[in-house]
Amino acid sequence: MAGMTRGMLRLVAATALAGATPWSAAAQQIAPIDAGAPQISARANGVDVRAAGTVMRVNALTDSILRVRIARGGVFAEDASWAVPAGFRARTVKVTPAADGFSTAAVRVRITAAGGLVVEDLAGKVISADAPRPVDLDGTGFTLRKALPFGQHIYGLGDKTGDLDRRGQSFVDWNTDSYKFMRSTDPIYKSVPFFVSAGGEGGSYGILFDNTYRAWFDFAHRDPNTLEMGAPDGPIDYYLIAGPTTGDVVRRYTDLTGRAPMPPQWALGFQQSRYSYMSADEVRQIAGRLRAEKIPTDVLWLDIDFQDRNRPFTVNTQTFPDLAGLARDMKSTGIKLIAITDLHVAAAPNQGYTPYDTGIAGDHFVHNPDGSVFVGKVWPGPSVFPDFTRAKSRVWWGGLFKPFVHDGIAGFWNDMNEPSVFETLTGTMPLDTVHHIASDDFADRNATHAEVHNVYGMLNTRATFEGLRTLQPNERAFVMTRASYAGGQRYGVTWTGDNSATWDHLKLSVHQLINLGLSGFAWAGADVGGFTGGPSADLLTRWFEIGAFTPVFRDHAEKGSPRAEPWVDGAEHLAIRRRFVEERYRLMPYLYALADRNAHAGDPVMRPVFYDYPDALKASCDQSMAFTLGASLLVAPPPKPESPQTYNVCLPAGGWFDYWTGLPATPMKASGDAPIMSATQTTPEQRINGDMVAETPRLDHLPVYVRAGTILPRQPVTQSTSEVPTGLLFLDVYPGSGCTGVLYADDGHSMAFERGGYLRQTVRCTVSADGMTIAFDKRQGSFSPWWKQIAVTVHGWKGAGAVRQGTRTLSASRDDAAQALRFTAGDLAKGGTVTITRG
Ligand code: MIG
Repeated sequence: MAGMTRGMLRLVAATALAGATPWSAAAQQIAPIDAGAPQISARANGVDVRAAGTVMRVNALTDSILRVRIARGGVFAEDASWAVPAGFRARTVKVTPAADGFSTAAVRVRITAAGGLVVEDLAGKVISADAPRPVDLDGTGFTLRKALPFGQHIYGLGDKTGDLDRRGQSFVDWNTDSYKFMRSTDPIYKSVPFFVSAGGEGGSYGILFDNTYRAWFDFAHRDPNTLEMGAPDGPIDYYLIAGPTTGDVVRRYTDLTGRAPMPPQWALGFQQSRYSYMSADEVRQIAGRLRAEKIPTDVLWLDIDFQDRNRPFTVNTQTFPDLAGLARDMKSTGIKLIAITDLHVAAAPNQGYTPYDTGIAGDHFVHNPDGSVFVGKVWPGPSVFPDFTRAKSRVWWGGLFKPFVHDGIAGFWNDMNEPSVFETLTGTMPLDTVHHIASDDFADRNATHAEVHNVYGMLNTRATFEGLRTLQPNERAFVMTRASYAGGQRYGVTWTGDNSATWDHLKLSVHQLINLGLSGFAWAGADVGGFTGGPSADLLTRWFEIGAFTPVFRDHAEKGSPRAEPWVDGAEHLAIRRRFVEERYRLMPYLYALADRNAHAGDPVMRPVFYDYPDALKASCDQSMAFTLGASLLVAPPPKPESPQTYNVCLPAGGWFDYWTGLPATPMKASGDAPIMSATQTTPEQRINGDMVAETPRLDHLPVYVRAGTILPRQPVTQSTSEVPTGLLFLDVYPGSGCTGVLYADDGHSMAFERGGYLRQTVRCTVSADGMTIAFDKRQGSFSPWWKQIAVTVHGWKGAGAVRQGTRTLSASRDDAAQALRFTAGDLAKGGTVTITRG
């Protein structure tokens, strides 16, 4: 295979389409039985189940992650994956065999008399069970069926449209440029074939259906109790991840497919974009206005018009005469530039266009079945398409960024990588175009676009990300992509593409971002204000408010649409928008600690409320717009964002405070305004699940609650993350059970954090009958932060308090109206305790 020439391509493409197996299949063959009852044979880490026509292999990779592969005719498909690195696929755990299956330390696997797979917890509660007729084979295609009992809800699948809960819907995975997509549009840009089921008797579980072809999912849509997934071709290969909590499933999914890298801190700041800022002068004007209006901002984006004739890796030197100078000037005002770099390379021979010339010389482009280079029309006109499935071609692509990195461009934007191809019926390249896979542990072989299409965008970002890491080994790489696949979080952040300036899209964006977070993509945003159409003043203001609490906060709008920068609707709207952008910058220490947590554990930044509070699945309120930012902040926009109607917010058990006032959130059913902490009642646990707070929408207000038991770090507002805050670190203590908070800091951009250049410090509070102690662990890491002192506010505090840090007495001030006690402590770098005595 490896030595074949381009002339042989047509033949290979044709056989691949016919379902031949171009890798060494013999070693992976086990004969199925002819007929009769399935036969189970034990393996060290699982079982093989031989049935008529198929062999099912169930392997335990860990105690909670099973891999299931089904071999048609006993021949297993190639053991390779773009989503799951080889190292993880090679993991095994010893299992305890049983007559009908096996168990691990966490789950029991049973094979039914009919050959179906049942996974239970060790108490015998069903996590997932095959439906009758679990496997159908149909030509090269197949369908798998599992039970989806009533009460189980489905989440994930990336940013697919529709409701937050995917139950009752069906979906297709086929990366598609979806300009002006609607709530009902499917497929759209990404294929993330991973979903989580929550609410079942055995707890939450997840399935990664690792098939890159045009796969499909049916979640009790066709049949009310059945989950179906299938594909027209490719391996029958999936991973079942047991919980029992949703968090367990999502964290394990990121064990399996990898975590998003720690982003540069500036990526957490406010970002302003437009298709396009047409000249360096315009960029300077926008930056100047943002600074003059005191709207904290970290990034301005350069869309395709900064390029020469839309050619990637060029600059229009008429309108952007000195890109390096522009980047330098922006940097001096604390603003980074991100430049778009689409994958379509202009087919421009003999014009000194390096990407084309070097790409042709290295044979880096996708071919037609006849061996010629495939040419399709996109923004630059006739274009050629890098073959990102080939490691060598990815390296070539990565190197093209060198001059831009040198000019000081801080991050890159990979758009159009579904890939989008103009003037075709399908919007993409023909299914029989030929890619050459030479990567990872795949066999060196050709593959059709039908196989590669859904991973093409992810591999584009892999090439960009790895290129940037090579060019600047000590800098974090920032890439934003539109298309991706499972595991794509390793290489780039994402956004939801060409949304519209409508209230429904604002709502949809919340669902999309939550589901992306549950699908491994913790770093995602939706164009604030909507890409197409032009938002009303109220819509843009509301979108800023909500956007300020989403992982990637970027205002972007289409060419030809009304301007959508924060000032466009006058002073009153600007004041509200500014206030929310400022709040995001105040919250930066909390957000950044969430980034650190995500990079290490995989917990999403933006989460559905049930992620940390499973009872929320049963809440009686319309929670369709509610989400949490980390476990501690519950953001509760109006469920009908356009409506002034009063609505109820269901606060999970445990007690909550109003983020804006710092006061205990008053449950509707509570009698009077009892302070949450008094001398007789030491923990704010009086609330029961289902407690509701009524909110009447006001355009200048977004309800946000803080969980009792939170220590929330914040900082003074800066105009960008590169500005060192002046003053004190703020720590707001909201007493309650499990009271804790984390401080995290590093230099914000380099890789030094991997070599000890970070600060991580856990802080805990305990309430006692006569007061409270706040205990600071010793700091981990060697990074010295900007703060020297900490301004502490204890909320829910009644009366006076005497405060001591070690043997020192600190002066404290009571604020009865705010039910707060305030004092300034030292930085407690070595750890230590602050005690507060009531009185
Ligand atoms: O065909 O680069 O979704 O954000 O501004 C349109 C121009 C191409 C689509 C992206 C959008 C971007 C636009 N791009």
